[in-house]
Amino acid sequence: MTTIAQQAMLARAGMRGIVLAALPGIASAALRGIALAALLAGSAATAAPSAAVPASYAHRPEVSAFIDEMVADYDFDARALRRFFSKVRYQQSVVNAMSRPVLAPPKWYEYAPRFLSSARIDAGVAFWRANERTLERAQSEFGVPSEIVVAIIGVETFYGRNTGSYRVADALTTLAFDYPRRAEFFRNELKQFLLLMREQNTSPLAPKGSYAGAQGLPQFMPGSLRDYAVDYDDDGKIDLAGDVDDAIGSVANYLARHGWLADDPVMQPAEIDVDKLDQVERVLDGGISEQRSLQSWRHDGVSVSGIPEAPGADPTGVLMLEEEAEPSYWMVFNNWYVLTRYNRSRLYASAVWKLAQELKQAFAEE
Ligand SMILES: [Ca+2]
Repeated sequence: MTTIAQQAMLARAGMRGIVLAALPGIASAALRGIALAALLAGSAATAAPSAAVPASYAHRPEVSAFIDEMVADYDFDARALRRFFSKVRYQQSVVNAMSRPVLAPPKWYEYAPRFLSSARIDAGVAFWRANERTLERAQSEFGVPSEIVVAIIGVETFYGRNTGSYRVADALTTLAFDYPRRAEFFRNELKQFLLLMREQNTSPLAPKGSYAGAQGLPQFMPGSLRDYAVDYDDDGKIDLAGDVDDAIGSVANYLARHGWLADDPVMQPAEIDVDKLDQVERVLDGGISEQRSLQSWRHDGVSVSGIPEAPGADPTGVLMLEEEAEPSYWMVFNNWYVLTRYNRSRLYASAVWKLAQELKQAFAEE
């Protein structure tokens, strides 16, 4: 996996209040190296303007204002919150991970292979087999196919292997108060997190997650967790890290609530008239077109087969994926756009679908 791809993925995710991808692996080996480097370069780090960080967040004026807001708006106990912030630790490695520049967006052929490896397919089939009844239940209740749910969990965390090792409290507080570019977004996520912990009667210092504060097998941010996570094994608590059933039900619910249409296509190869190819390429912005009706596309020389007579998926877009030799062109439907609500990247949505197809075939052949 390339660092560039991870950075671009993060940039594309954009942290627009949607679920953040785990960026598998980055929270482990890659970040440990950075954390060590930051430690060794301690004096250099304190020279940076944003690095004049007091030992405790509890004494920072902006944190006091945040506490006042939580007390006024949600009736939190001010002393308890101050105690919480006195135990939260600034994480330079979190800021470093967020700040790394995106050198160039990855190409599909650079991005996809690690998600489509035989190891990820084999582990996905095993995960599917182990959770078959829950996946079938989610498919019938939410209309989201088992292979799509398994693929998302596979892309996000390798089926729970890489769920992140940061204390969520440290990651979110660091980003809320020492990462000005996204302060508003992360202050809101910190607020959602504290509300969630109170609702679940859990210590906010307990949960672990990614450097962005995403949790569990499906890497939900706290706001998404509160809005879309479900207690799918009915044990009275929502635990996306410990209850696999909860993770499965929550992914299916998230997609359903964002408009997933049962039995509708995700993406299909586009057939483009040779003399119209230049014209079609001109309407692709970063590899994806605007959405238009199938009829309008047909008029401009783009057609598609192997889809229902009248998909609920109209209007549709045209997608280009960079292959090693020639690019491939696809018609993408409503459900593909729903996948981008999980992570706003054409590469992410396409990788989830491709992995899902591989999983489906391998599962059937087993
Ligand atoms: Ca549960």
